[in-house]
Amino acid sequence: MRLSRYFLPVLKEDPKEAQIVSHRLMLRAGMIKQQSAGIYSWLPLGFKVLRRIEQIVHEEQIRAGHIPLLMPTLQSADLWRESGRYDDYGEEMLRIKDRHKRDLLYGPTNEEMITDIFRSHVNSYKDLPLTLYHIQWKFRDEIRPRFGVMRGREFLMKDGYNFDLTKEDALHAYNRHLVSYLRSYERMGLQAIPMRADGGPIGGDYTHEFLVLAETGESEVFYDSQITDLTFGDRQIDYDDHAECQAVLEEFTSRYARTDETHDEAIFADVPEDRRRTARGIEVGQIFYFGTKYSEPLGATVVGPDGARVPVHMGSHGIGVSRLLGAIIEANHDDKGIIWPEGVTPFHVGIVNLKQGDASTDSACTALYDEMVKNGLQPLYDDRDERAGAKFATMDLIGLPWRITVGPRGLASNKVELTNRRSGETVEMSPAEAVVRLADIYAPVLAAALPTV
Ligand code: 5CA
Repeated sequence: MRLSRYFLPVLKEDPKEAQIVSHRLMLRAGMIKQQSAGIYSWLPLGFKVLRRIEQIVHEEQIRAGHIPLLMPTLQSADLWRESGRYDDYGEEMLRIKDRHKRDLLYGPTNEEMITDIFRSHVNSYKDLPLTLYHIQWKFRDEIRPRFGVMRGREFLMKDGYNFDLTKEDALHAYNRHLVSYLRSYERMGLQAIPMRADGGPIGGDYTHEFLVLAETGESEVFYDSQITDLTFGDRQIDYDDHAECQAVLEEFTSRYARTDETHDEAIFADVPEDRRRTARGIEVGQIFYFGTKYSEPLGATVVGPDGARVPVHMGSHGIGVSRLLGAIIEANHDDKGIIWPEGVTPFHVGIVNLKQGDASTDSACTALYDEMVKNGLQPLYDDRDERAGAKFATMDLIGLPWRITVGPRGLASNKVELTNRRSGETVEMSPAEAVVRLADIYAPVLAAALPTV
């Protein structure tokens, strides 16, 4: 993409309404625009990152054997009356009447609807296990929408629902989700720690939240510092292997890590004092096992192996897709702006032309751009007629992990500069070497991609 043809409305001044750094940087980098409290337009740069995150979520869900579909945002109130949650959900639910005076609602979550789909089409235990998920906009009329996309009213969530014959199978589905979430967050450059949590309005007492440690997090968390040494890495896992998935759950949840809702001082006191930590965290996902809470009232049953109908065991599993942009920025920025992890960056590399209009510099930049595209990379080429300082400031603000600076002086000896956004380190090399270097750096990111929906 050429910057002169893109739409990147960066702001020079700090917006007053932003209280936390991720919100400020998303507005300044022209990623989002607030339309009303807690409701945002996703401008091109923000939309690109949102799509990257969605893509990783899709890939890891599909890798785990979960099946994508798409349910609508508007739901019939009748379904929620069946589960008993229509009244329970309270003011957070946006209720709407259509022209026939029928009650609708903008879905805050989809347990009822997915259970309705299931009961309409699945009849036998032989069709289990089944996990269906979608990535869809939700609406929760939060009393205090704040911090930009972190606590929105309209927000994008991946929500998945497992249907199993037995509790044991449903707990395996829970474990599968835990593993797939660990992989997803790591691919986004984040460490998200599973912590024992509370079921809230979804229900169930078997639940973990995934938290990214950050001072601006809304949750208070308590943990054993050893947990921050764990990484999933690139180990291979067989998602059908119950024991293997259970072992990952045990590895990642055996040390003390709880949110304030479930924190227990007496148990925490058993953690050696030098490892006890109290901090703040951003909740980027939550998994639940709730048994037959929805399948019983909604009649989601299957014929079991002995011929009798039994309600299925269910769980639901959410990732805060739009919130993740804020969480990633909270964990990856400096005074100059955002520093995207390579897995989610909107463009892989920025090309800065130091002498726009100079024929040989322009053609070197174009040649570099074309070579990168041929190698599967997505560059953003700053071809505007601007001072070098302004171009560098824009690149730093929008946070591409790598920058190539091209000027007549370097080109005289066939050199360009490759700069790392995080470390600031700059190395000189030929344009051809820069392409090879970047193709190498991004090879794992590009290879991780799976075909999706
Ligand atoms: N049905 C279950 C799981 S599918 C569910 O709704 N879980 S949840 O309530 O925990 O939401 C899942 C994730 O959505 C949360 O972990 C959080 O990351 C994100 N989320 C929840 N509320 C908001 C909000 N107001 N703004 C942005 N993200 C949110």
